[in-house]
Amino acid sequence: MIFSSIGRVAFSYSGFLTAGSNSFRRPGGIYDTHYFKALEVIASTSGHYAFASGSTTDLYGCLYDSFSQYSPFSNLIECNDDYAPGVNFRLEIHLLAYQSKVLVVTTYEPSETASFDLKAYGPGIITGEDIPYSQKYEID
Ligand SMILES: [Ca+2]
Repeated sequence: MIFSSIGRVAFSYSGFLTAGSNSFRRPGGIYDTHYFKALEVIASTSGHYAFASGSTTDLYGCLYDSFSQYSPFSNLIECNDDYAPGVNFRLEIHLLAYQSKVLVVTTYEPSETASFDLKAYGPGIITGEDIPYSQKYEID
């Protein structure tokens, strides 16, 4: 297993991107119709972590310090398309304990739905919580 050098499984998650998901223009994309799921991730222990997706759909992942779907390059740390086996993304980052980041799971192609698994590998435990994006309908 190529991840074994980086530690044990720190996080495991399964989810879906559906036609009911919020969408945005992902970094590098030209359409506003990439469905996404945003997860706030927090590590229990400082160290180096790797996040990898598992899906048959071509996924695309980005890590942010904080995330706004309307400003997809703001607070962006890094994105990845295909570093993991198949068409899956792999993102590596040094996390400080109890410092939150946002992992955004989306698709390479616009308007594409997907089911996916996520795993993180590293020295501690990661908690991940869905960030609800009702801002789509928010009135200032
Ligand atoms: Ca991909």
